Amino acid sequence: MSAKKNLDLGSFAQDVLIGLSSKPKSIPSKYFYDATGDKLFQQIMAMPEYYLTRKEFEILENQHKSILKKILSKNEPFNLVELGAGDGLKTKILLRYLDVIGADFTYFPIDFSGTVLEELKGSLAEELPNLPVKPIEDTYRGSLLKREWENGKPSLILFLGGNIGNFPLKEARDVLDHLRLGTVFGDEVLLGFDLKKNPQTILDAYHDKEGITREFNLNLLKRMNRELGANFDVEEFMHWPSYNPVNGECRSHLVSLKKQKVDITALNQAFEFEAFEPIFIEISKKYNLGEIKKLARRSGFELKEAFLDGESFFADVLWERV
Ligand code: AVI
Repeated sequence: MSAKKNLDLGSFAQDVLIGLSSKPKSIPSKYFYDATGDKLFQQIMAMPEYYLTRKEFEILENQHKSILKKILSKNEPFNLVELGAGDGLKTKILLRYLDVIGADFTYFPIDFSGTVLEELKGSLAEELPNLPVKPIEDTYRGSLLKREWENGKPSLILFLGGNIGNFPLKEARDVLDHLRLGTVFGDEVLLGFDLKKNPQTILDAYHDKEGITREFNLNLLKRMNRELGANFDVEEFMHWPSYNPVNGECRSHLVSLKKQKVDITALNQAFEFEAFEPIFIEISKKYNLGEIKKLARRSGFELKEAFLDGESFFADVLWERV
């Protein structure tokens, strides 16, 4: 069966069909985030091994005034746009400060998940009732092409959490090309990048002792069972992360522990797995500051300032559209 014949399938089913028909097999990591995946990711962010969230918190807590200095110095109303807003926990550090100083701005949280946006809107209404919030349910690229926030005011776009690392370099460049299309001269972007560091520290973040990341990754198979009528036996697949310090790529695979066949009812198709055949499910790419500067320049931005945590594990970098 070809992908073409299945244009009426949902995008999850279509992407699974394409991914499991490819060699090597793969499934896009954006499908981690159903209700169960969202909860598991919250647990990941609280794990001792997963330093990324803690480090970015530290940066925003300690340096939010410097980060917001330029947009505030304009002394005019502005848009605060956030790609992949999630639970907004980190962003609330900026929002609370902007609220206290009485800044005139509108917050546009963008997320692929409507549920996540509803929850965020509810929690903001409780905590910051005077904040104008306009949620946008869309993908990064879709929202950057539509620019629903466009109103002649300057924008600060947040792209936090190291989410850009979940794209291979070529695709990250494409997302950044969309960022250029979604901004005008003088707009600012605050991007979170996980930095290259001791490979063991990186590997541990994706291979925690409690097995929460394993559960998070296996949820992808369980999601196919729930939503597409697949019959994956998750015990027959192994979570296998690896880190390559040469290109900074941490890659996660699910490895079939035996030769097996999996039926997917929604696709009306069976997929054969060789013993120890991997399914590629996620990349989390790490960068250094030189690479980030180059990436800014080729994408039509200038790196204005890099805000790092005390151990230089993570960077929130401020780019300006030139
Ligand atoms: C969302 N993203 C930045 C996380 C990361 O670190 O790549 C997703 C994740 N996957 C496993 N653990 C966390």
